[in-house]
Amino acid sequence: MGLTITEKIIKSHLTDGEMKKGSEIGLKIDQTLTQDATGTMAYLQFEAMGVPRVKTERSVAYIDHNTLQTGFENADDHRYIQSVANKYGIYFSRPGNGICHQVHLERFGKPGKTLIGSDSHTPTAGGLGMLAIGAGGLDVAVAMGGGAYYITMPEVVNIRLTGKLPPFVSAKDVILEVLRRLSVKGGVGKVMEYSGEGVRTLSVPERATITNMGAELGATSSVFPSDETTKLFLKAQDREEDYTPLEADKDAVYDSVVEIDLSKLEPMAACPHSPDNVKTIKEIGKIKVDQVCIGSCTNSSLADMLTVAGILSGNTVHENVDLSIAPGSKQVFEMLAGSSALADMIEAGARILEAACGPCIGMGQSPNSGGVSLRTFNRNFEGRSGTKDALVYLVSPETAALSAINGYLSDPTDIADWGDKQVYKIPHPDKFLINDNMIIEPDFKGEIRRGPNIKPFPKNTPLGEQMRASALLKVGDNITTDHIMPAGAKILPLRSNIPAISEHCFVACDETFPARAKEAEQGIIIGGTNYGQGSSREHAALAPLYLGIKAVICKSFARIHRQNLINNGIIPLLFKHEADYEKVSQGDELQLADIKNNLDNPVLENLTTGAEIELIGNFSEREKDMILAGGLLNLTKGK
Ligand code: MIC
Ligand code: SF4
Repeated sequence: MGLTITEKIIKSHLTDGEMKKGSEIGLKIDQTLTQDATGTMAYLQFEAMGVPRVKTERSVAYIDHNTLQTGFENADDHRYIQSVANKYGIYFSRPGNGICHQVHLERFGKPGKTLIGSDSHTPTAGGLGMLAIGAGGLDVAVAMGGGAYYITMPEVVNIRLTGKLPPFVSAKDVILEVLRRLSVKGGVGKVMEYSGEGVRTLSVPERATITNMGAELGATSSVFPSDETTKLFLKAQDREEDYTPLEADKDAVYDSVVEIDLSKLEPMAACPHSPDNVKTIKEIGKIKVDQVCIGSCTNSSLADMLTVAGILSGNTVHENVDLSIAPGSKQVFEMLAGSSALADMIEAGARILEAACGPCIGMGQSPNSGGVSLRTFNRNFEGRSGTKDALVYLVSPETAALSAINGYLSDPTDIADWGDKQVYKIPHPDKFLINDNMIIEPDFKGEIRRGPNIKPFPKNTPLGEQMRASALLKVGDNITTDHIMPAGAKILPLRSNIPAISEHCFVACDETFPARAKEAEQGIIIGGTNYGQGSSREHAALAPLYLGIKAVICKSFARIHRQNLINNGIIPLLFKHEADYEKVSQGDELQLADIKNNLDNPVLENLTTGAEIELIGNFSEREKDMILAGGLLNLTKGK
């Protein structure tokens, strides 16, 4: 039986387990990446492991999230990361060099290799034919130390593309269509593997837009074949030697198939407040727009920026719209500056931001109260923009640029009415501008520089025989890590200081939570389906750990967050019967009488109501060992 691309890469990297769907497998990791908002914790954990230097083929530390420096904290963290990178053999991408996923695609990604990154959008590199997976910081630290990365052997979904995108319909619309069909839970436990005639019509950056936002499906990863287009992209990046062809065998067997005819797609938007709340622009209608933000790791390639510049050129941003543009990398920025494109953007009235995550993570550019913001980003969770009642729509660069001029949500396929203006499908350059002067090669020297903001991370203790605690918080379905541990300009500087950041834990759901948790000293959280969707931030486990959370009981979990809980010794448990969610109210006193000896099928006693509720653990032996030890670091030390 033939193999899929996913299976081929897994097979060549398998260190542990069997390639049997649903069972746990260990993978050798060739490359790692970190970013600065998760990096400090990852490197503190790496230091705690006592490994003298990284053992991967390539590890890169990016500075791209916490670039707003309103106090010493972020700048201190950057110095810490730079010094750790230098000492342990990690390449350092300086602030200003761009968003990790865009830069990694340009300068480091290689077809057929494995990559894990402490950021959920690491699968962006799947656009190059890599198996790239988002992970918690501790998992990345372990991989840097040469340890395997563990996942559940995924199902492989074949997304078969036919046809060709019509003018002004974008790669963004492809992934919005996938999200419309499959939902934010549709990819859990799966890798999305693209194939078909339509693949050939998409450039590497377009493919990367699609694999990037595959994260919003909850998928383990997304991957495209590595073909002639990949070769041309790598050649234009002066890295032709990194090319290897990679495709699925003709007789490869997929677990399911989704057919998409590219030529039938229309411009779409994900409406507030979920990336899968997708409608066509025509269905939504001409709503008034207050703000437009273009950029993020989803849509900040040179081609995206040139398309935007083309649409803006000769026009002025509507008087009621605030437009900001952040190029994805220094390479993109410099090439825009070297052409007339940057001048076209500035002339039209765009506010040009540095090459970084910026507004995507709430680092500035929060919309006005109740404002409608169109963003080319990948997440529109409530409050993520920094304005609680803002209405954020996720759209393509084409839709964003045209709407910025018109002042209302506009369908870019109507652009044909503009006469003979040739502004779409800017051809890809044969050669990108290569200048890696903002990437520092490590020389294994120097002292670690630790600023006063950097506090030790909390550690758990081994699991006791039984657990008795109250249901400190009960939440509903699709709780995101932005609910659990919000980001934004005010909170992100505290990423290296768990005691301080814990004061903001869950405040989006209940402002009294941190104080109540501290008073109770220990507690359990009750959740619905897809608990912990979104980012890879380990802080969504570390802050609850600091606040005494011992277990989370839900209908289902998002992959990375579940792993982060286990890595830190917080027990993620499932209701055997989803309806039993109703049998626990916030404040009830709960008991897991024999939890230490029964992680597989524990019984939850609700001491307040007398109800007995069956739970499921679903842990691998390795996961059980971590839980018993009180987390991965304790376990490693014990060994
Ligand atoms: C995000 O897009 O939510 C982030 C910020 O990039 C996170 C990482 C983080 O919280 O630092 C992610 O996607 O993993
Ligand atoms: Fe940065 Fe936004 Fe991408 Fe996260 S999703 S890596 S915050 S640009």
